[in-house]
Amino acid sequence: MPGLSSDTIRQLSDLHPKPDIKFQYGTAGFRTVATVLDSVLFRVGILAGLRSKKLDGKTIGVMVTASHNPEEDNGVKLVDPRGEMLESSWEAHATTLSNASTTDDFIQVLETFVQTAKIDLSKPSRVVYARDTRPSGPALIAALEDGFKAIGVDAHDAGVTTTPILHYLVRAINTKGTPESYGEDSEEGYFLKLSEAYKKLVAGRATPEPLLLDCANGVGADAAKKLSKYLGDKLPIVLTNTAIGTPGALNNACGADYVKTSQKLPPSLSNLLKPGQRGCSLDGDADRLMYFHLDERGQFRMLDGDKIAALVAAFIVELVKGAGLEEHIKVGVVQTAYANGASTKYLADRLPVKCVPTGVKHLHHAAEHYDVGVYFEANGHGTVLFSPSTQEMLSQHQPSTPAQSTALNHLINLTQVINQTVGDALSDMLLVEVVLSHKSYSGIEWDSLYTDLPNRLVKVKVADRNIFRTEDAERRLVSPVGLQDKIEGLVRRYEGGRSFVRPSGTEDVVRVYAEAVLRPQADELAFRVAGLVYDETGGDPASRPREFI
Ligand code: 16G
Ligand code: MG
Repeated sequence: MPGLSSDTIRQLSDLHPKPDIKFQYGTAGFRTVATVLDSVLFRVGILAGLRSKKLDGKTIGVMVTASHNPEEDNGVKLVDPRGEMLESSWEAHATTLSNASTTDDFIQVLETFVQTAKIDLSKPSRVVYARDTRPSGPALIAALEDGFKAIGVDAHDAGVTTTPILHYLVRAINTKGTPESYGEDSEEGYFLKLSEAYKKLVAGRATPEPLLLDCANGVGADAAKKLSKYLGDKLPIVLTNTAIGTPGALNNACGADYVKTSQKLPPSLSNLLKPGQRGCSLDGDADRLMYFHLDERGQFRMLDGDKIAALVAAFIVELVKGAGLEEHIKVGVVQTAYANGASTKYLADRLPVKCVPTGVKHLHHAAEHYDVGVYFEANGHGTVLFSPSTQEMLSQHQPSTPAQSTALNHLINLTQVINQTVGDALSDMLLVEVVLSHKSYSGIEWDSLYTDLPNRLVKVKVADRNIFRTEDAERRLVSPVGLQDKIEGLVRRYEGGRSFVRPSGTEDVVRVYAEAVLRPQADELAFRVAGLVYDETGGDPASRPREFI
């Protein structure tokens, strides 16, 4: 095992010089244009090795992806042993290590870190890693592998796969042979686990109409193809946007983020989606899911993360009652400020709902406080967590009627079809299909659970987004001082108005969200608030949000 000051680290580090750029491990790890990421990947390789040593040789995951970003971007994030996001205190260490300007600086920062974090370098270190389909992936993986070599990691290459499969693998590897075993530690193990549970959940039910699946021309296409084989005729899927090898196609006018932000059907689907048919879109690394359908008048209707949460939470509550467990198992929902006000109302009338700041780690942690925690971001990222004691209760409970027994079995199978490590578009898709099948819902009935309030999201480019600080789960601005009062003054003028402003964690912009009872009012409110934000930063009048110059 090489020491930190060994020549190996030095020589390899010299091969991966840091460009003159400030990096930050943000909400989704490091993410930026791929051409500047080489040194970051090398250093992340070392950091992953150290994280594993710190955790006594448990396997850490590394995923190379930039999700829904354009093809020229890439990124990397670490996965902790239970398949969850990296512990937040290490995000800062990742940032510090990535910004050391020379090899000497880097080794010095590394030595200090190893000392202060009390990492025993003699411990083993294990990492499993994967990448999405971006053309920049292989070179970045090579840099990552140099990092592994530098610190002596026992590294396992999971190849090209989705982010949620990588999370699954991490948990499966670390629980192998234990009572908490998460499944076989291979891609096949993942497909088998999900498809078997799905088949049990829909046993004896009618085969649904084919589902049109937009794979965003990304890694989800491969995974969906494989999953579809395991499902056979239990779920007919029509795969589209599967052009993984076509330059520039990834996330281009397709995929979950396109659907959510433009609130439109991807043009490539316009001749494919038939009235009454269900469609859905994955994002570039298959951890987000957007459903949609065409209503009776042929109008595009989006069924986003909020609609998925409403559908799924209500179904689970029903099963818990059906199993006779409502006194013992409390179901709760976690959302962010971006959740449509109508969804929050629908859910809060039925069960506890909590609002947390944007970003999966916040939702995931909050959901862990419920016996069954359903969390979804409006953008389609989400999952359901069953607490260990709830899973135990489900396996021990003695139902007193055949109906209770059926509901109990459904709940147990749900714990298997759901990827509880992280939001997983393919797993969520199966979950949605199960509920639609059990309820005999088409998209129309699902959509009518509640009616979305019209809403608008606007980006504002500002000189320094760090002056924007929020409280109350990002629903109120505390800085710049006085701006919140002005926003509230505007909001009061709109019926059903709601608006909030927060700095993005992934882009150099400030985001403005607004909703109101009527579409033109939601738009107007969004642009008015954007104008306020813009004025506050003293920008050039020529680039003030256009609608209100
Ligand atoms: C990242 C987050 C996502 C969040 C989004 C917000 C993870 C894995 N992903 O993609 O949850 O919705 O950032 O982006 O945490 P924003 O801060 O730019 O609005
Ligand atoms: Mg993603």
